[in-house]
Amino acid sequence: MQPYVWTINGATWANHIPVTAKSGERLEIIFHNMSMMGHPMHLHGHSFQVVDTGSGRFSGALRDTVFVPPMAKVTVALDAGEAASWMLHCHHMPHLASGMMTELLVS
Ligand SMILES: [Cu+2]
Repeated sequence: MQPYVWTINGATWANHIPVTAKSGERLEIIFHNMSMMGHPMHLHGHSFQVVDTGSGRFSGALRDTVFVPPMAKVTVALDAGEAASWMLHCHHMPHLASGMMTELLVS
């Protein structure tokens, strides 16, 4: 039997490896959904811009949550903010509860 577990970069929250950045640094995060369920991905403490949904670059909306459809890839750009640990997780609560969370660790 497979346990009910959702991961980011192959790890649950208990075993996560943070995404790191320096305050003020511009970075892009690629959400590559390799499952058959959509995931509303949410980052605390920041706004990001959706810049690619698989059909080429564009200047998308500023937001703090983006829905990543099944088997899709969505890229967001952001400027790392205050030095702190910022939660980055799926907002589908059963996924979050099973471990689908990591952190953006800003130094
Ligand atoms: Cu999810």
